[in-house]
Amino acid sequence: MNLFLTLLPLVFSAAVVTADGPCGYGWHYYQLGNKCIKIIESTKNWLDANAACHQNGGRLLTIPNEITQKFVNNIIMVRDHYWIGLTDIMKEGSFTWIDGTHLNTFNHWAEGEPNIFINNRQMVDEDCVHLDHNYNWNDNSCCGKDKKFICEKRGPGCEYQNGGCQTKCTESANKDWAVSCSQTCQKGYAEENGKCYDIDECTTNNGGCKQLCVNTRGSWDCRCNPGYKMTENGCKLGEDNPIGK
Ligand SMILES: [Ca+2]
Ligand SMILES: [Ca+2]
Ligand SMILES: [Ca+2]
Repeated sequence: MNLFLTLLPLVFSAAVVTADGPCGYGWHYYQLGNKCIKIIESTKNWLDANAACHQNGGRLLTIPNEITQKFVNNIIMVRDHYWIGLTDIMKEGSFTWIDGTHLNTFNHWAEGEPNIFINNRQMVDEDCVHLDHNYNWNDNSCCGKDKKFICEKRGPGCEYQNGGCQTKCTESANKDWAVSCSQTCQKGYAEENGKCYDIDECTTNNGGCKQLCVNTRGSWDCRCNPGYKMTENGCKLGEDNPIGK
């Protein structure tokens, strides 16, 4: 008989203090996905874990992409097994997130997973997914009561810091909680990678100015050289140096 020794990392009962953000005490705000995420350090089976998340106004965590996975890896203080909201309980081999979306191209399965565990030639059903000590996914028996879990709930959306948008923030009504930032910037600004930057109009044709061009945020000014005066017909020798276009 083989004896497998699993060396678990020492678990200290360190208090994890999370500052009161827009999600409330103990929750982490993942703005990109507009999610509040909470790591629960007590253990339950998969269904009870999801019920506990539900009581907190949420559900087990969904991980639709790499960037969400990385965020979660970073907030886990104690490497352990944590249930997430992925299961093939409805149809063997067809993994579905708890929000109803099917597992898409992104996955983070540990090597050899998902699998079917054979114990004494008996197939053991593994239908519920958890993170392992390396943050990789493993399907396991849903009944195991020995796993911690991670909950998520919808974030504050556009109400908090305009959803992180510099442009207009829009909340979607579909399953994806993430807000979308309008691609349209205000006049005088250009969009690049979701952010709006002031256009320096003076770099093109001197902003159409006859003499001096002064770039400003969202606009630009034409001015006259010292000793010149702005008139309808351009800069004329004179005393004033007002602003015009
Ligand atoms: Ca299965
Ligand atoms: Ca497995
Ligand atoms: Ca400008």
